[in-house]
Amino acid sequence: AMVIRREDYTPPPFWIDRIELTFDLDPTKTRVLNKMSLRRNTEVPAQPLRLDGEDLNLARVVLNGGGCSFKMDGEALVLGNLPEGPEPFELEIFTTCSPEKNTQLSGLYLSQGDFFTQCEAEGFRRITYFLDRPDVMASYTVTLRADKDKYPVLLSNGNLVEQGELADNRHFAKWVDPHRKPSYLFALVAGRLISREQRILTRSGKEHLLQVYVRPGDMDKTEHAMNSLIASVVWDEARFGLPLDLERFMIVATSDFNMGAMENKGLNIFNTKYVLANSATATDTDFANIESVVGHEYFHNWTGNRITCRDWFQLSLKEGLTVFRDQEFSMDLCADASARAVKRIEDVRVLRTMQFPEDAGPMAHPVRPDQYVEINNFYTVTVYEKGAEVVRMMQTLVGREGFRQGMDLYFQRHDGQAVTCDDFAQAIADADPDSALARHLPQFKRWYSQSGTPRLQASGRYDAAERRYTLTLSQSCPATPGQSEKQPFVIPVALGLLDAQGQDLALRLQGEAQASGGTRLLVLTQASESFVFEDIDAEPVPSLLRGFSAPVIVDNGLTDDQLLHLLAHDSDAFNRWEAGQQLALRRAVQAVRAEGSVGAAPLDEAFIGAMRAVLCHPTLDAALKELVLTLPAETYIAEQLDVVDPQRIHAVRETMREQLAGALQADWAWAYEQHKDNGAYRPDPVSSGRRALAGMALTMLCIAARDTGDAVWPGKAYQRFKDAGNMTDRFNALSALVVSGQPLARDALARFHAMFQDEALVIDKWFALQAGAPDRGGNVLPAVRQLMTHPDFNLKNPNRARSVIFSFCSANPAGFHRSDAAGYVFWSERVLELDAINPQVAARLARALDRWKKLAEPYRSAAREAIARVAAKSDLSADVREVVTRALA
Ligand code: B3K
Ligand code: ZN
Repeated sequence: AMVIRREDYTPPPFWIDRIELTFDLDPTKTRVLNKMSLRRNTEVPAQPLRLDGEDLNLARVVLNGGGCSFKMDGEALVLGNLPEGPEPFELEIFTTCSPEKNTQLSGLYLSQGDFFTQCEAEGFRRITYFLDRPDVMASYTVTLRADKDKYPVLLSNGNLVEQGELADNRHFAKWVDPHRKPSYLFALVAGRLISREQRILTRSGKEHLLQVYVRPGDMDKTEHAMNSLIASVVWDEARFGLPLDLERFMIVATSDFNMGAMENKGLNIFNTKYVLANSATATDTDFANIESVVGHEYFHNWTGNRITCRDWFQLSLKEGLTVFRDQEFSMDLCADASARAVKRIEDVRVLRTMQFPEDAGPMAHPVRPDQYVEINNFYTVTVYEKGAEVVRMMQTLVGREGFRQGMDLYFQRHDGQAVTCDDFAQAIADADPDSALARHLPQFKRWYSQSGTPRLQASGRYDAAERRYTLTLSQSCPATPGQSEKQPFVIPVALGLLDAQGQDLALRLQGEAQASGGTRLLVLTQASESFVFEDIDAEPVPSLLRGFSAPVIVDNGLTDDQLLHLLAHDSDAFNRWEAGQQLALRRAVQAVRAEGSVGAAPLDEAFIGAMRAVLCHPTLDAALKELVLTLPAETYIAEQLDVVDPQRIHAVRETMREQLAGALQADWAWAYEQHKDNGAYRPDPVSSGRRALAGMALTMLCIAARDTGDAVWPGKAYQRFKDAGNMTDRFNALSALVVSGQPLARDALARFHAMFQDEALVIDKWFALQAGAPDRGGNVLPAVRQLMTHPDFNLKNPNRARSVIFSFCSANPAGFHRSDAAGYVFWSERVLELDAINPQVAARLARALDRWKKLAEPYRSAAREAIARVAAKSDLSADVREVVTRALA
C-alpha cells in the first residue's frame, strides 16, 4: 500500500488559475469537457504535469489549441513536453464517466434518478483530470446541459449567469463561482427538485437568497433547516464578524450520502437525515442535529473554504475549528447556563465514548496525522472532536475576547490561502503575546502531534495548622502506534474548591495578594506540579476540570462521599453530572470485576438515594436529570477495564438499570406524569429535556413492570405510542416497549412500520431500534439477518446499511460479541459485501472491531480470525485494507 507522509509535502509543480467545465449529463455516459488555464510554479524544480484521474474514459487532450503527447501512469495523465517558462497555457481534456455505475458515492453519482457530486477528499478526479489537491485553487465556470423534463433544476457553485433552451428537449445553465476554490469544494446537482426560499439582509445591507432544495413532497420538512441556516448566518456575523460572501446560498438534500453533509462553496449537499424534519417524523435529537450540521457546513464557508487546508494532514485545521464553532453556535442559542451544560455534556459524551477508544486503539493518530494510506479513513472523531477540544483549550487559554482577536488575525493573514494547523495556532497566540497560549505555544502544539489520551492524576493534601490546601497534579500519556514516548502536554485545568456546605471558596494561590472567584484556571505544563491554596479553613472538596476544560482522563482520587457532595452541590453543572457518572462507573466496574455470577443488586442505598434526590430535585432541569440518571455506556465501562467481557458488562449494566427502575418506581411514575405534556411541539432545549425525561421514565416503568408482571405501564406506553402528537414521544414510547422486551412491542413495531412506510428516515429508525435492542439470549443477530431480507432493506443506501448493520455491529456490544462468534462472521461478510459497493462505508464498518485486543476469550481469538479472514481477501479496497492491517499489527 502507498503510504503518504506529511513530511513529504512539496508545493504543486503547476498552478491552475481557471477551469471551465461543460457537462452533458446522462446517467450511463456523462461527457465532461474541461478547459484549464495552467502555469508552471517556478518556485519548485521543473517536472512533468501529472493530473489525477480515476474511473475516467479519456477521449481527447488538446494543448494550446493543438495536439500534444501524453502518457498514462497508472490512472494518472502525464504531460511531459510543456512550455518551460511561467507563461500560462491552455489544456482541454475531454472525458466521459458513468454516474449510474458509481456506487461508492464519490465523484458524480445518481440518487433516486438525480445527479449529485461528492468531491472531498479526492472525488473530483473521478469527474475530470485535475491537480486534485487542496492547495491548488482555481476559478470555476460550469455549464450544465441536460434533459429539461428529467432535470429541470441545474445547480453548481456561485452565481447563475445564464440559462436557456437547447435542441432535443434539453436545456442548460451556466454558473460562475466568484471565489477561487480547491477542487474538493466543487459541486453540481441536477434533477427534479423544489426549493424553499428566503431572502435575508445581512448587516452591511446586502441582500442574499437562501434556498433549501428537496424532492417534491418534502417541502413540509424544510422549515427547520431554513431557520437553522438563517440563525447560522446571523450568529457567524455577530460572534466572529464573518458575513455571508455570496449572493446565493443553497442547501440540497439527498438520500444517498456517505456522511452527514458537505460544505461545497455556496452549494452545500446534505444527507436528508440532516435536513428533513417536522414534528411528525423527526425527534428532538434530529432537530438538534440538523441545527448543528447546518451550522457546521455554513461555518465552513469561512473556516475551510475562504481559508482551506494546505494538504489533507491539516484536515483538523478546518474540521476541528468548525466543530468548535458549531458547538459554540448551539451553545449560544441556549437560553441559560443549564442548557449550555447539557450541550457540553452531550459533546463530551461523544468524545469519551468514541474518541477515547479510538485514541487507545490500533487506529490512534494525532489530531494532525503524520501518515495515511487512504485519507477518507482519517475523517475521524480524533480529527473532528478532539480537534475541536484543542481549539476550545486555546480559547480557554487566551479568553473569549482574545480568541476573537486571534480569529481576526487568522483571517487578516490567511484569507484566500491554503494553510496549516501551525499557521492557525500561531495566529491565535500572536493576538495576545502575554497569554498562557503564547507563552507555551511550542509545547501546546503537542496536542496536534502526539496521539493518545493523557491521564491526569490529582491528589489533595489539607494542612489544618497552616490553613493550606495543596493540590498536586501529574500527567502521563500511554504509548500509541508509532509513538512510544510522550512529552508533557499543556493542560488547562479549571477548578473550584467546595466547602462543607457545598459553596465555592474564594481562592488565593500562594504568592497572590488577593483571593478571587469560584472557578480558577490552573495551567499544568510539567509532568507533575503542586498548587498551594491559602486561607482554607477546613478540608475542601476539589471540583476538577470544570466544564471538561481538557480532553483527558482524570483520576481525581475522590472518595464516594466527596463525589456525592459534588453531585449534590457543585456550582458547575457539568461536574455534577460527572460526579454521578463516576459513582455509577465505580459500581459497574466493581460488579464486572467481581467473581461469580452477576449479583442482583450492584447498587447501594447511598447511590440510589442520590439518584432519587436528583430525579425529584425541585429546581434541576429535566434535561440534566435525564443525563445524570443515564448510566455510563457499555463501551465506556469497557474502556475502564484491561480485559473486556461484553456479555458481563451488558449483564451488569442491565441489572443496574433494573435496580434503578425498581427502587425508584414511584419517582419514575411521578416524573412521567409531571413531564409528559408539553403543549404544542417545539424542539427547544427545555421542552425536549422534558420529553427526554418522560421517555426515560416510561422505559424504566416498563422495565420495572417486566419484573413484576404488571400490565399497567406497558399498556400506558402502548397507548402513548398510538396517541403521541409528535415523533419524539411516539418513538420514546415504542422504544420503551422494545427496550424492556414487552410483548406489546411486536404489535407496536408493525403499526409503526405501516404508519411510516413512505418516510425513509423514519423507517431507518425502525430498523435501528430493532438492530440495537438489548440482546436476550442471542436473539438480536437472527433478527438482524431477518431484517436484511425485508423488502425495505437496501445495502446500497448508506443510511439503511447503517441503520441495520452499524446499529448492530457498532452500537449493540452484547448482541454483536457472541461466544459462538456468529456476530463476527456476520461482520466479516458485511464488510466484504459492502467493500465491493462502497469502500468508505465498508471501512467504517471494519472499525467495529478496533478494540478486539482487549476482549476476553473466546471473543478475542474469534475476532482476530474474523479480521484475518477479511484481510486475506486479495482485492480489498485501500480503505478497508488500511483498517484491517492496522488492526492486526
Ligand atoms: N467536510 C465533509 C466531510 C467529507 C468527508 C469525505 N470522506 C463534511 C464536514 O465535515 O463538514
Ligand atoms: Zn466539517
